[in-house]
Amino acid sequence: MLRYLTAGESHGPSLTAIVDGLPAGLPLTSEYIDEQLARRQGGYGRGGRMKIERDRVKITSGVRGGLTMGSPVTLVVENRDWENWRRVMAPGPEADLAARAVSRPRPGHADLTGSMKYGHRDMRNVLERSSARETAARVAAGSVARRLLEELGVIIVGTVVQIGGVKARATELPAGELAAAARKSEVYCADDLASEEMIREIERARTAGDTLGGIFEIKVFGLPPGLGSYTQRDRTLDGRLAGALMSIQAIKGVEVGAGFAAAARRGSEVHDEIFYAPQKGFYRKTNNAGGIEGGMSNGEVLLVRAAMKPIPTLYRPLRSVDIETKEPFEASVERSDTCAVPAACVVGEAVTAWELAAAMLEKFGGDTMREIAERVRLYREYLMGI
Ligand code: EPS
Repeated sequence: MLRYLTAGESHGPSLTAIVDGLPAGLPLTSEYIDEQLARRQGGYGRGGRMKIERDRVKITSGVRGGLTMGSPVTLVVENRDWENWRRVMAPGPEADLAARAVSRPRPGHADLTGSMKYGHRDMRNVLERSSARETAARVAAGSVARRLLEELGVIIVGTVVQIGGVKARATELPAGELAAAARKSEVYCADDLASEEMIREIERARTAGDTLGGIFEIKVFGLPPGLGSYTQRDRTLDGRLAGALMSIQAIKGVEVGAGFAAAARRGSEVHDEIFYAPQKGFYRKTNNAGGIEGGMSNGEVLLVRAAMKPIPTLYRPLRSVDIETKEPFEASVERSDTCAVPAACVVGEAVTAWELAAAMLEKFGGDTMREIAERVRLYREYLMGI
């Protein structure tokens, strides 16, 4: 069973992920993970904190000589900002708890409800963990899953398709070209024109002291049919992917394939007809299902989309109430991102990779990469024969 946990505060010494259940023999380097961490830090619209951080992973267990050993893999990403927060965040009695105490909950954050739930008077104890900084650890863990999928011929490409009201044109580009087009864009959008307009929109929001949300889309190429299952609710692949995507900070909606738009169409316009050709087996000419039918991958390109709300930390003040004085105040900030949709897209790729790698290991599981690759090969061979 593949599983992971993350730990760490936004301004603590580091973020950690422990990945358990990986097979032995998976080629893995810190450079590979760092590339994904750098993508998560990038994207037009990020704020002051990203000028401080330069995320790099330290692999402290489970990998030797560039190959996983089958033992738990520990991934540590240090927070450079920790130097500025040592005194405030220290675990011992020397911590200066008063220095950056938070009694003013920010609308749209976990602050108020988290303080009620855990009995904190200082909401720093909530925001340090609810912060999206945690996604650095999730991307580190997801990169391991991504590496495993690549070994099995599965490629994940995420692109930003909307920022604020600016939408990209739909594209049918194959994996390599789609990834290359997104890499060229500062907002990870495959449509050049929309990309430029998105950047202008972010600038307009920044000038107004406001923030922007958007939508990213993840496509997965090369998945075999039959991942996930219809036999039990917690085994459905779409259910798992939706849960994973919704768990990303600020994500408010998830679609699979035609998604919400399918609700307005007739069945005859939505369902993908089935064809057969000897060289490729069963296939569809349309993909409104987004590569999932009956809770299982169906062998077509998997397509999921997630909508992110605008970041709630904004320079334009929002009204709130101080939990100590009960007096109203206007929430303001010292630093914030204007738009983190490109970063969220990288996190979306990571959590998607994770769910798919887990589903692959459930179906083809073994203790070594060699066994797993052989099982995938045999299954693909069997499919061509039916
Ligand atoms: C975040 C607030 C900002 C963001 C942070 C997420 O951090 P700070 O409060 O230190 O200015 O920069 O994102 C990251 C640190 C990151 O690595 O993505 C929040 O409140 O969620």
